[in-house]
Amino acid sequence: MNKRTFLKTGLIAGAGALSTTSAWAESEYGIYTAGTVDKNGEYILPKLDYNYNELEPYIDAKTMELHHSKHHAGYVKGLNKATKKVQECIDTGEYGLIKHWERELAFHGSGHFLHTIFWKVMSPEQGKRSRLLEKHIKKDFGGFDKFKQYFKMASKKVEGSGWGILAYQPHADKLVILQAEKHHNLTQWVSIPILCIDVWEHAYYLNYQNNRGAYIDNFFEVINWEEVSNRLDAVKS
Ligand code: MN3
Repeated sequence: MNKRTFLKTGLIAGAGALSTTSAWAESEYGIYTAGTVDKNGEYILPKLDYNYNELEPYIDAKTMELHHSKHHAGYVKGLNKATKKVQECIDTGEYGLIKHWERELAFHGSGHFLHTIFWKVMSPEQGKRSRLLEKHIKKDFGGFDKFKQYFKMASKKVEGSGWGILAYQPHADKLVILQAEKHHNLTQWVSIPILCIDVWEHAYYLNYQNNRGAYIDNFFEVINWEEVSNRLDAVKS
């Protein structure tokens, strides 16, 4: 498809999508959750701030429409299902399928949350980078051109499908660029850990050998709940 037909097809496809614009629902948790959950905690497909054809000629309307209304909607549906199934495990104490549902939770959760950011970080109006963002880009990558090249290369070289991600890493107070292969290697990107347990063998083998269960049981004797609580407070405030 040359640029002219591309534009034309895109505009026709986009014409049907003019009704999609509306402001994202406000949420008490702010920028991350806006428009992604309803009052009952059900995940919902966020509305876009622009029409499907407004990113043309860079991204065509048909791609936007399919990507948002089919692919992203699929993640939302899958995430609600996995959430329900995990709740059934909690309620019944039946954890036979937990591995499967945790994987589903990670796959659809990451899909939902990352796409939500993806739609928001694109716009027909590019806006200006803040002083803070500029400062970090300069400090952490050596300037915008270097950042741009690194981000492009890292994204280009993601193996198979996945994401290129610019992220804030709080331990060293810096921006980092990461590749998310696929996106569901049992993480929900965008979720923020407040408690974790290392279950690599090196964490328990000397004492527990292959008895990971016993190590996990005893881990509960040493959890610092004050620290876990502080971490939740920090994230929510
Ligand atoms: Mn996608």
